[in-house]
Amino acid sequence: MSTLKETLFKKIEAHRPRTTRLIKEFGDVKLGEYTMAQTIGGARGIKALVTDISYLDPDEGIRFRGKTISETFEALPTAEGCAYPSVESFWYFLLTGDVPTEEQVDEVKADFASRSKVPQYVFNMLRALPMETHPMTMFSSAILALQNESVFAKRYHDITKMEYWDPTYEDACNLMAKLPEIAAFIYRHKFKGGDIIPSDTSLDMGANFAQMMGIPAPYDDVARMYFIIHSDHESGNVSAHATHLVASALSDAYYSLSAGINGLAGPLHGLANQEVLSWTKQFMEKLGGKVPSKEKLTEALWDTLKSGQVIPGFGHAVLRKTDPRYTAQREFCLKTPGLNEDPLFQLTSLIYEVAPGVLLEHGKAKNPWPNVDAQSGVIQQYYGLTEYDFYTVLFGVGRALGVLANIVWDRGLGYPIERPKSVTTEMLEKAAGIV
Ligand code: CMX
Repeated sequence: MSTLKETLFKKIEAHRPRTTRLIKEFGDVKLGEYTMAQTIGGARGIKALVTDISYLDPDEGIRFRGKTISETFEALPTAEGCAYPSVESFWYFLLTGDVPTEEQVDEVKADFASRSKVPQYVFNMLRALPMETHPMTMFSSAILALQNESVFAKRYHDITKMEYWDPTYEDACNLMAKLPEIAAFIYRHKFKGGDIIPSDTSLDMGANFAQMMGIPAPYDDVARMYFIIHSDHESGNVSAHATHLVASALSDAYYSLSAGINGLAGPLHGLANQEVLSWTKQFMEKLGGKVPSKEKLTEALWDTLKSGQVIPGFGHAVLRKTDPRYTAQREFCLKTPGLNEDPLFQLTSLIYEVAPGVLLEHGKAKNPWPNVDAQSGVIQQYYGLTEYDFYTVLFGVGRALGVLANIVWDRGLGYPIERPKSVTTEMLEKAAGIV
């Protein structure tokens, strides 16, 4: 180890007990409105963000524009032969809070079609990356490469603050129109030998995405459902907050969304959907593909915890009940013949029965219930999307809807640059009265 690294390591080791003590013994000490535990502990529960696009209730789960997931699905127009509303209708609803008419949905579809052409340099850049590059790195890089197209960046010097929302809206729509094709390109390029299926903009976003992925119906409905439920989860989660934070510096939508996608790529956030699948599949492989007994599963869950890992797909920073996004996907599985008998679905259902009890006994997680990521891979896997390191890209396309709608409103309302205050450990020790 170099001298620098060794010295740093010693200092980190010496510092850790100070932080641990402050949380354990002085967590309730107030620093103004909030406690020491909140200040050190990831700003948990601090009310510092405003959004009217969605609200997350700890017990009830997410509401988009005041509507629960099932109310949203019921309220929005659904095209003939589809089980779920179009993503375009949801985009209209997220941005405005109004349920669109069919004509208004058709207008969004036509608008997206006119904005959908992805410049060739984006595909060239993706092809130039090493093939083993993670799909999320490819996705984020493609978004960042597109920054060249930003209408906001071009118009910034010629407009006033109250006009910023307009080019931000243009950037947001241009991005939303292109993201499905970029995502499908990454999938076909990385996993299907570069056999790219062209976009068909006569289809709605869900159907076009399914055909570009090369997955037949009902995957179009899976895509619609998946993009909608993953769209927004109020503003404090990592991807939404990162997008909002970067946009608050008046970085355009491309810089901001790329930052949000980088946050989504963390295993404690969106990447958990990949982790769940790799965890469950490895576990099933060990058992020769069979669904394990409750005893074996309990043992495997404890092994994961004892090795210092989290159980992916369980727990949440805000929710204190089963995530309704988990339930929406579980209901889809239950009502889909074949899928409801799939061994991976059965194992996921068994984990749902067993893991909360294990986590409660473990005694650390404040929420022992499953989140959105615990169920999503099962559906993807069933429809042939077995490459689980692609799953977070799907989450990313959906998440873009929410975070882009939010930054359009941020600019519309002229929210300022975000700049919370930090303190030193010594200041906290002084507040605790121990130095
Ligand atoms: N397995 C094991 N331990 C867990 C746990 C889990 N699923 N969930 C929480 N814990 C632990 C935390 O690591 C923490 O331990 P330490 O005190 O040693 O640091 C303790 O329980 C308290 O955590 P918490 O207050 O309940 O949860 P946080 O708000 O800190 O974290 C989350 C929330 C989601 C990061 C956490 O529950 C977790 O790591 N879950 C597994 C990963 C996952 O599924 N992430 C996806 C979330 C949804 C999404 O964003 O996509």
